[in-house]
Amino acid sequence: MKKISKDLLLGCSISANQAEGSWNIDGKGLSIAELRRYNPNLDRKDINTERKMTKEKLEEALKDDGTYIYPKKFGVDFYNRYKEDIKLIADMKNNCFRTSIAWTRIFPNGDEKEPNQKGLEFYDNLIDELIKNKIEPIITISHYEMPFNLVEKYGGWKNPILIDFYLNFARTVLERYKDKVKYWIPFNEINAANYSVWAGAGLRDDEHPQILGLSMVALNNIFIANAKTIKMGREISKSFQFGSMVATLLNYSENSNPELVLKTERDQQLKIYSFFDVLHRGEYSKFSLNLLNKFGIKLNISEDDKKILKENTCDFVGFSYYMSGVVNDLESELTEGNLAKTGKNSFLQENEWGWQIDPVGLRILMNRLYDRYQKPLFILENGIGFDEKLIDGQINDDYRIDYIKNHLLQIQNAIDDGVECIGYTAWSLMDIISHGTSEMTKRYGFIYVDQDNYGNGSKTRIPKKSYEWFKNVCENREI
Ligand code: P53
Repeated sequence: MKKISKDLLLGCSISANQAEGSWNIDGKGLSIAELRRYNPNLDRKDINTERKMTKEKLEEALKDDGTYIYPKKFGVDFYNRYKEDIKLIADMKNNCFRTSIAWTRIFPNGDEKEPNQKGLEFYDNLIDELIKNKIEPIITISHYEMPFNLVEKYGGWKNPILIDFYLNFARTVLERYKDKVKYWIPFNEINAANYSVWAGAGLRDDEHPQILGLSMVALNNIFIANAKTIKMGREISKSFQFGSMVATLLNYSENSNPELVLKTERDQQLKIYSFFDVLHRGEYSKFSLNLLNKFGIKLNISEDDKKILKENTCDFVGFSYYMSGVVNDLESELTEGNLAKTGKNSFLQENEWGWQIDPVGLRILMNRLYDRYQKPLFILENGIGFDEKLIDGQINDDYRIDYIKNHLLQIQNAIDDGVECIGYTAWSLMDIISHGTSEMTKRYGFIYVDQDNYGNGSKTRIPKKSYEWFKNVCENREI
């Protein structure tokens, strides 16, 4: 038995585009998420190909003639069932809940001056319902769901005009919920723009021969939007706490060859620290700038913007952690092509999608991040997807209990090491549409949702065995 700190925020996480559905209801506009298809011939280990957005895929998605389906359009009906779902959160004794606000409900095309009242009403009700149930809301302002119009008309985040559109959206929600929401995440997994340019930046993968250069230009705009949001937020409320959110793609060196260890260091700087550095130290590291130089990329950052980045860093180090990987290839250059590729670790097990389960990696990472930034941490996403089927009306997901339990143990170990930690929100509350593959069968929830990859099913919520287990942890603070 290990005691879990009483002060820790403990709950679950979802996103609007993977759960809400009702994509064109009450004035909502089309977002980039709803244009990601489900491919029945999917190769589960090759998510990198599937998530690439090309001209052909986009045209097909805009036609939506029945060849493919687009599951983020229907989600798991959270839009209509949020009260029932929040009751399940409360019954699970969670004291917080992380979700996002769909930009397209508030500004359907992204470039309007005035917000859509119907969209705001939905989040008024959702946030009030959380507060009524004594659940602290943790709000992601943008989670892979920018208005498609901003891509079509302005070219996505590579265009700096998006900063103003985003700020208009951010101001609307920060002001509206200033007395209700304390924890804000301006951008989900900000480094996604590097390996999943459609989701992270609204750029097509086939748009540019060297996508890294383009995505860095886009990222620079996103960084500035992030800092300006924090600046604005501090004027709106003194109690706001802003978090970074970086997908922590932890990699180890396969062996102790110093050259490979050095390459692994470079890999981690590129994938993890370059992002946290801008968000927490307020400037690009020399490493990032040198690397960009090597790729022939010059970022034109004005002195004003440098000052904005420097003065408006995040309050807590938020991140997602799912797995670890291995750097095993000394030959190939560290370039955009192998950004998301990693090797196998014979000490670890993996799920069907090849995600390697590594709880100790989380402790290592927490120590490193706390050492480097000296700010409290928040694990905003952590969980495991399984293809699950009801047996006698139940899901006995002991493997999920093991996964979450082992990660929580390592979090408590890290806290005992001396790391400050604010909270943990597991991914996910209920089964929702997978971000990477748009399938329903990659199930992460503590609650089963009766729905298949095509949207068929009653959508009934059925708590899994892990639901009772997590409830116990939250209530008794013991694992
Ligand atoms: P899915 C890659 C690596 C780590 C986290 O992912 C990632 C990704 C992107 O695929 O994304 C986060 O559903 C993301 C969530 C997402 C979750 O991980 O592809 O913030 O929206 O659902 C799990 O299995």
